[in-house]
Amino acid sequence: QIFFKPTQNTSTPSPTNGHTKISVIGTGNVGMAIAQTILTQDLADELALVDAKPDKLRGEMLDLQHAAAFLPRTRILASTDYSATVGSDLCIVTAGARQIPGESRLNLLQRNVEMFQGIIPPLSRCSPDTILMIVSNPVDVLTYVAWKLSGFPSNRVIGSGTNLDSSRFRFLIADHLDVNAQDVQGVFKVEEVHNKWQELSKEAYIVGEHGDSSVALWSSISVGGVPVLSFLKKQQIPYEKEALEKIHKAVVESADEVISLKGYTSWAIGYSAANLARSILRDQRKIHPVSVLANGFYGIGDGDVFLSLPALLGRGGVLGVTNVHLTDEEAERLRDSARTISEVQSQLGL
Ligand code: 6V0
Repeated sequence: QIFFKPTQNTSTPSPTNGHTKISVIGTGNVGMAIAQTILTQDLADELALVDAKPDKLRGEMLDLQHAAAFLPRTRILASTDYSATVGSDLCIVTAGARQIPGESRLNLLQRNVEMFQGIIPPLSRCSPDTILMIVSNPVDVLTYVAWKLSGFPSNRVIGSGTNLDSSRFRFLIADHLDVNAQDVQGVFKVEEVHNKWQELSKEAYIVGEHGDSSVALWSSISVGGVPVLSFLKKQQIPYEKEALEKIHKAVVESADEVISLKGYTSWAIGYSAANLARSILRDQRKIHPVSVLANGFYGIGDGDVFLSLPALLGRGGVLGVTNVHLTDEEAERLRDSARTISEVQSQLGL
């Protein structure tokens, strides 16, 4: 079995009629990195920006508009009012309190839940068919919060999740093995799905929470088609469990390192979110590790919880979740990650 069915289905958003609108809520470092990547990659005909600070918002809008001569044609509008977002195909939420160096993502939660109560209801009223992509941290719990507050079916609510962690992971494994990051891939490649051959996995996955309890799927990773663990043995690269754990730990700590050096992270999450936007809006049916409603998958129980699993993304949002082979240890770690998130959620009273 290649795919599990989506857990809850499904209202497919109406076709875009060739006109694509993306809204970005929160025009801080992350929101603007996403906005500029969307513009340079020509992903939208219309880009709406919303923030609580009118001057900063107008400044950002003008600054982007002044680049019109150098960019593909996109109408850019900005407002503190959600009416600017009407008719969006995709809404990306980055508004949030900024993570302080050393602060756990889960500590940010309470501040951000209150913020979401003012953002998600008007946003979903203005674009009842939109797909919501949550980026604000802690991203898994806030994706759950957005799902609850929007009343949308779960296939239309996605968290950027571990798409970024997985890219960091690939980079660090490649560095360790001294190979190109593009050669660090998933083990399985091409499968037949719904009578079509399609590439199923070229990612090395981190799944679970975007945070401390994330799970590195070592058993699913290959280098040039050779599973990574035997590659290490073959190349006589000393491989110990601790060395692998160290790489995973470096992934978990990489955001903190960037924040301690430059104050925030922006470019990598900008590319990661635009990469997801492309798969969704262009109906690419690509697999990305993103935060989805996960109960029922891989033995995850404990109520409704969002965490990252390899999900097939297209115009309808989450089209399916891949049945990656997990070792018993990886599956147990994933369920632990779900329990960690569930415990936090249970304190929210939503
Ligand atoms: P920032 O630069 O402080 O920007 C936040 C923006 O949100 C500011 O412009 C605020 O004015 C705005 N804002 C605050 N309240 C509201 C509101 N009620 N309505 C609209 N706008 C509002 O933060 P930064 O951009 O660095 O980070 C934003 C969020 O992204 C934080 O929660 C980060 O933790 C999170 N990140 C998530 C990542 C991921 O991988 N999921 C990666 C990086 C950062």
